[in-house]
Amino acid sequence: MSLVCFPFKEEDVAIVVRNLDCAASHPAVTGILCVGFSRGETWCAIENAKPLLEKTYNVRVVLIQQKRYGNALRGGKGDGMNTALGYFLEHPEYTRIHFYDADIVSFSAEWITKAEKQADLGYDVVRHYFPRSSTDAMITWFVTKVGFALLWPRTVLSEIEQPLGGELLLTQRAVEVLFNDPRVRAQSDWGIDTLYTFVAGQAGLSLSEVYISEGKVHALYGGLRDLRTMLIECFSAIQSLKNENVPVGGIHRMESAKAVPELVKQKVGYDIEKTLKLLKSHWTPRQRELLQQHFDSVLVKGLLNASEWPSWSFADEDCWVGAYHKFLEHFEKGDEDWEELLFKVWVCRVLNHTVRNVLRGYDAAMGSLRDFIWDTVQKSTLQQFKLSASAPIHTLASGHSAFESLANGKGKLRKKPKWETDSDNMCIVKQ
Ligand SMILES: Nc1nc2c(ncn2[C@@H]2O[C@H](COP(=O)(O)OP(=O)(O)OP(=O)(O)O)[C@@H](O)[C@H]2O)c(=O)[nH]1
Ligand SMILES: [Mg+2]
Repeated sequence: MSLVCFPFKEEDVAIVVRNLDCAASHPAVTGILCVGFSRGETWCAIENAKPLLEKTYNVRVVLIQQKRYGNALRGGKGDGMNTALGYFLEHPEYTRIHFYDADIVSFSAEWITKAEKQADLGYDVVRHYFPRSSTDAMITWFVTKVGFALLWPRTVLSEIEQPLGGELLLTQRAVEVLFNDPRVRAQSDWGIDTLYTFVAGQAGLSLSEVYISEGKVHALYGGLRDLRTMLIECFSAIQSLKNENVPVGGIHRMESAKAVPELVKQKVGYDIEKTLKLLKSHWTPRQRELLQQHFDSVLVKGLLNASEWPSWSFADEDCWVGAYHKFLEHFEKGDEDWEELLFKVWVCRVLNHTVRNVLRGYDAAMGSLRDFIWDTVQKSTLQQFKLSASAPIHTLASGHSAFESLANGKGKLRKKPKWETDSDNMCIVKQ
């Protein structure tokens, strides 16, 4: 008896209704829960579609507005997902809950089936993962995956392929763990995916990742500016967890990936021309001060140059890891200048990746991202061994405060990735 939840804001109503129909027709599904941010056009479309869906498929379709659980942060997708968890626990006739974004064009019954089959094997959490464009998922790669690799390199967290994915199945046990955790209920914004992933890993819930070969085709963003709030909220979520301990190891199974469709390979994830303008705008004297006060001279010089003329070659992986440590230590959410600095340095990192790696082809680009995470895990692990001053075999029992070890590491965690060439700046990007 599974419940399928679609959190929604305003989306293309035809796509939303098609997805509801698809979920409702699945034999494992007995309930559909739509959690809306507000009662707009999408809400009305779902309300209109509800009677026919219920009659055709003999399922219950419930439409509710999200509750306010996390009062300290912006009310967003986190409140929406947590509202669904609350509903699920009040309805014990359901034993599993699935989450899917409402805007997915490529959604199919197979997504539900694949997750159900893994839950049948006893996994507490099943996550979907997808082939992605080499310029897509830039928050996942450069904020969440790197953050997990730096802070908890020996745990399941550093292995999760798409830790920010909104497509997942939770069993009753997993929902209880998540919903009873005050940190989860407080995370009402985009940080919710980080919290679900983190808390499940910390609690030792078993995880299976299933591969959806056709990819997640959904509404796209324009310039990287559209991702600013998401970036800040996802980074801040990691920062809030930096002193947490996570048990080493954990049960994690992962379906192997298949050949990536050409369409996904060729897709450019963001508008480069629009993005270049971002580096010159919204500068304040205090941003320059903070930059000088906290960051490495290469970054200071590079970013100040970028304020006059688009440049990004300084923002290589080393530079980003060094900056990441500083942001973990000093970043203040809600402080406009800190937020803008984080955004600008991340934009430079994304541009650097685009020009240095993506232009060399899809495989080289994805290879460079994977090497980056692999190298970071390797170096952070060694650093933690050093800090706990014990042989690897003895340190497998539990983690210690990962951030403590980082603070001593001065951010020197990486060698050049295997895929890197020395031809930085060789190519010119044109839209
Ligand atoms: N209830 C609720 N749903 C939201 C809110 N914000 C976004 N959503 C929904 O959450 C889903 C994901 O949001 P998107 O804007 O598509 O996010 P995305 O950039 O595609 O995120 P990724 O899937 O991680 O790439 C969509 O169904 C949105 O309509 C919110 O504040 N409340
Ligand atoms: Mg989307």
